[in-house]
Amino acid sequence: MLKLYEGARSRASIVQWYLEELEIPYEFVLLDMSVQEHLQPEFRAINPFGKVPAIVDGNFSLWESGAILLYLAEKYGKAFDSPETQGTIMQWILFANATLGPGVFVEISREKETPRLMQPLNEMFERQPFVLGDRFSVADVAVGSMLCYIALLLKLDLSAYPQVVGYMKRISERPAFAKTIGSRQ
Ligand SMILES: N[C@@H](CCC(=O)N[C@@H](CS)C(=O)NCC(=O)O)C(=O)O
Repeated sequence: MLKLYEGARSRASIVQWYLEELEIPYEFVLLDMSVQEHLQPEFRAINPFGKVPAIVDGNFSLWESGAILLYLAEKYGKAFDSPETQGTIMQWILFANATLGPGVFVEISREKETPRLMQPLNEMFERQPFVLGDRFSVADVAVGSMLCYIALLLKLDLSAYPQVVGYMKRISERPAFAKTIGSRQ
C-alpha cells in the first residue's frame, strides 16, 4: 500500500487531500518531528533533506508536494489527456508552490504581492468555479490548499477578493478536504 510520510500540521495534508479525492488506499506514517524523527537515517533514506511530505509507492519514493501531486495525477488520476493539459496543470502547481505561497507567506513581499496575485485569481473565479474551468482537478488541490493555508495561518482579510473567498468555501465543502486539511483547523 502507498505510504504517506507526514508530520503534525505539515504540508503533507495537501497530498492527503488528493489521495482522498482519488480514493487511493494509503498508509499514514506520522513522524514525530518534536524528537526529529524526520532527520533520522530511516526517513533520510526516503528524503535525504528530511522534509515531509514524502511517499513510497511500491519501490518508488518521491518527495516535494508538487511532484507528488503530479505523480498521483498521472498514475492514478489519468489527468493528462494532452501535453497542453499537462503543461497547464504543472503551471498551476508550480504557481501555487513557487509564486503564490512564497509571495504571500514571505513577509517582505506580502504587501506588494497579495493584490497582484489575488486580483487575477478573483477575476478568474468570477468566470469559472475551478482553476481549470468547470471541473475540479489536481490544480485546485495545489492552489486551493495554498489559499486556505494563507487564510488559516496568516488570518489575512481577503474580503476584497470575494470570488477567491467563494472558491475557498466551495473547495472546503468537499468531503475529502473536510477530512484532511479541514479537520486540522
Ligand atoms: N517545498 C516542500 C516543502 C517541504 C517542507 O518544508 N516541509 C516541512 C513541513 S511543512 C518540513 O518537513 N520541515 C521539517 C524541517 O525542515 O526540518 C514541499 O512542498 O514538499
